[in-house]
Amino acid sequence: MTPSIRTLAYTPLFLLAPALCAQGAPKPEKRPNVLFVIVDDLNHWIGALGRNTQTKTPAIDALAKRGVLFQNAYCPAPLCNPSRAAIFSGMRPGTTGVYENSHDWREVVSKEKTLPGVFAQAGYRTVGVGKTYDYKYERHADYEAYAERKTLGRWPVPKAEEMKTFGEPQWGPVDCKDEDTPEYKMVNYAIGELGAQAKKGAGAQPLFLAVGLFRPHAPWFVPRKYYDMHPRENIELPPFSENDLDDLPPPARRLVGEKVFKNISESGQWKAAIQGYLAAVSYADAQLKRLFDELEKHPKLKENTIIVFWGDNGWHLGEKHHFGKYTLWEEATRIPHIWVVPGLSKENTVCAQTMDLMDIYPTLLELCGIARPAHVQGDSIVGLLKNPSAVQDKAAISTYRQNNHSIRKGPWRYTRYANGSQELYNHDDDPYEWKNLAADPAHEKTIAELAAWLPKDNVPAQPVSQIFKDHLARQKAAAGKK
Ligand SMILES: [Ca+2]
Repeated sequence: MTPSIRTLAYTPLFLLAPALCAQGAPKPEKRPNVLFVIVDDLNHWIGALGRNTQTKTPAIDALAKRGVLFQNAYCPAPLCNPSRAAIFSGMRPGTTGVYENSHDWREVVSKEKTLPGVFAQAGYRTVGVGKTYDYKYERHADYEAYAERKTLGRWPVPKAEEMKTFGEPQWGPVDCKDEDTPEYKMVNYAIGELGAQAKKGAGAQPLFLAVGLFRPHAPWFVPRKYYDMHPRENIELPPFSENDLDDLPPPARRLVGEKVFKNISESGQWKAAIQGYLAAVSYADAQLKRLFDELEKHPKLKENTIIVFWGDNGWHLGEKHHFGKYTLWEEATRIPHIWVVPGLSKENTVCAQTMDLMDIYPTLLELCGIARPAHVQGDSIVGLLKNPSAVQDKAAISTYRQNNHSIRKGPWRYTRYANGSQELYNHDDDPYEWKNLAADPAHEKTIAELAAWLPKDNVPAQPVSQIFKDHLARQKAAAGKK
């Protein structure tokens, strides 16, 4: 991996404080707190990224203004479990064999290798709430405290006549208050932790707090007021090309959920589905506002708390004839990503450098003065946080199933599937990836350069877990009952 810019010039604030232990390491109590915020299936339609202007995300946009917004950030895998397993373990899917939601990452990643495990070992109080790891494979023992799911209540459901079901996307407005929803309770729990940390004052044991919102993951069952914020008659469809799939190699074509897309569009529900997603995003944003506002109430805590905000994967809303994630295109891999680092990041900063979410782990360790374990992949971006206009020779890599990788670098997206077939897109004039340039000899050199970034590790997949088999059986039984 090409080294990123190293930051010899940057000295964390806590190192400047007269708090050095005999060995030269900062005393744990001088270390910054970390607020680690994950939003499930939040794609790049947030207001601050400008991809789609009909989204209403004032709280996320305000957070972006407080720090550095990464305009070109990509997830390591376009689905929940492998993406989270990679980011929390510091190891890519090709290293662990955790490629699917059916693969139990806990079999291959010990607590000592996870972010909360490493922070705990370094003396942090580690707390989690909501969906941090995939729900099927939670390991709450990685944290000192965790808000158990059963304490968050069940998600309210819409009336049967207002519920729309097309496979994974299910949506409909619910007549309930925010207070009746699990996200509201998750944020309450996190607010309690922040308040308690603020009360402890300077010198307290530092806090690593992970908060994982489940929405806008489907089903998009959220209070009606969020649907009313996005009237259906105002919904605009994303750019779309009828012939979009004609130049795709077979493995790419197989990723397209054409049946679901056709069912939605041909039954006149495309705009309604987008309304559902937008409503779920606005609902999530409203809950995040309460979380971020809480930090504003405690200026001293805020001054010593790093915020890392990320989506675990994107979502197509009809682009490339697809509704959902599970692809290696821009819609499923580009995600919102924001860093606020007191004393280091500047307000209102946008960074155009390609960002790979595997860099989160080593960056947090560096900022918190924790030694980097040997297994951790990625590069620290502390230099980029300090100087966001720095140009780094770096690519972002997304993996879906064994030995299928997509490389994003500069204007290019290059994808190579396990059977050797390829895609190449130039975002300078093709932001929706309609024209596959891979067969054009004029781009041979570009392809060779991009292919050099393909990961070398491509271990076989983990076995399908019993938990996943049971999950499928329950889903099948529930579908049979309807
Ligand atoms: Ca997800």
